[in-house]
Amino acid sequence: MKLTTNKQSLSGTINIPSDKSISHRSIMFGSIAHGTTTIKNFLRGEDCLSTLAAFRSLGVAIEDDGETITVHGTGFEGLKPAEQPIDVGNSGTTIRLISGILAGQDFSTELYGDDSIAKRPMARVMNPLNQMGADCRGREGSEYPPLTIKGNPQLQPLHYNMPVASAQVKSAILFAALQASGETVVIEKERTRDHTEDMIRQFGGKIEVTGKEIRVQGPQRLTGQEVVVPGDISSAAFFLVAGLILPESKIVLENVGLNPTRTGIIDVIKQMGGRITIEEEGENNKSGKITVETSELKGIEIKGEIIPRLIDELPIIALMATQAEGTTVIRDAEELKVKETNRIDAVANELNRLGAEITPTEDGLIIQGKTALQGGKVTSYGDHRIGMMLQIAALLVREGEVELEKSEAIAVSYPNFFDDLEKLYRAGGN
Ligand code: SPQ
Repeated sequence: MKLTTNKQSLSGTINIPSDKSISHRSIMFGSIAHGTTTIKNFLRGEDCLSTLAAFRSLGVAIEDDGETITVHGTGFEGLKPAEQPIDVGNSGTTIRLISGILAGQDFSTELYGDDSIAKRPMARVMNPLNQMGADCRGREGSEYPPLTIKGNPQLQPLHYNMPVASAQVKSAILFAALQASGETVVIEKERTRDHTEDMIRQFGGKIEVTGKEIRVQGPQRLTGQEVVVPGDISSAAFFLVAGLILPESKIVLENVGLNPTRTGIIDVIKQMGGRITIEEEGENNKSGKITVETSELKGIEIKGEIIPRLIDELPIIALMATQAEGTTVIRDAEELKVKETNRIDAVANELNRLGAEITPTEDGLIIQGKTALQGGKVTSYGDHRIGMMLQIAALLVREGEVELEKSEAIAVSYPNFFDDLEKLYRAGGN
């Protein structure tokens, strides 16, 4: 599709779409709990709809009246074998987290997805789940999907030092630990998003977290709850950056989830000199209103423990860095290579096609600042976050057109992205 180019200013207020990570987990916890769970503000993006369909095919009754999702939880023991292999679409979160739930079942399940899912590494979840007693196998002896998960109702607890910083791996182990007999201990490499830990508590379970060490005593029985999903900071990120780098802009983003394990981008914006204000509201200040204004930014180094707190925002942070004064260096982000696409290569290739000066490295990117962008043909590689980042980049293109291939990927996490963008540039007088 032809992207919108050459916009001078963005203005207005956007109610950000709901959090993808929390939406997935709300269906999962609702299903494995006993009793009814109601979910408000569920994200009806393709990935979360894959999770919803997956649990329906495991025998869970889930209703959607267009506003509230109601999950009639069966408990772990009430899940039924799926009649067909389960299609997870493009969703890494679905395939990895559901594996931890299926690991404790007394039946086998086959899980498959699209071309991108078929390339995502799964040994990271298969290894710990197999150590707990499940039998998880990939395609033709490899670690890649389709996966077959042969569950084991007598799962053993595990003591596990995580080799990668991954909330998906941690969550898969925690779902298995809730079904095992005894205490599981997981030690994170770096702290990652902790929505699974939060929801174990919310659904009446017990979990102890001390720094990077997490302890869960199994088996546990969870109880259905009311879940209200906040807005997704990973979706807000595109408009946060747009408001900072386009001239004469001021954007207000409402109801953004502010879980501290997800707010690395706010720290980076502040460090780069961005004008950003946050008004926290809601229970435990876990959501709030964020305002950004056009800013003079400066390049910085981004590395270490902050990386998991902004991993999905790195493509749009890289675009922000092309407009800052000086060089920005991103390190310790090799996990970007195993997302929906290799995001290190995708960011460098596609932004360089538009005139940026970005060097990909083994674990990150080196980005020259103050580069003018020009028209060209680009692709999202079927990755929603690359697609949205390229549309924000196109707004800066003053001459020529930008043609984006595979723009449909954006519906994975932000089905109304183009409508929200249009509101902002219309209100900005474009
Ligand atoms: O679900 P999927 O495809 O893995 O989604 C992505 C994304 O950009 O939307 C990653 F590509 O987000 C992951 C995130 O990178 C969602 C997630 C979660 O909900 O637990 C955790 C992160 O992945 P990981 O591998 O670091 O645990």
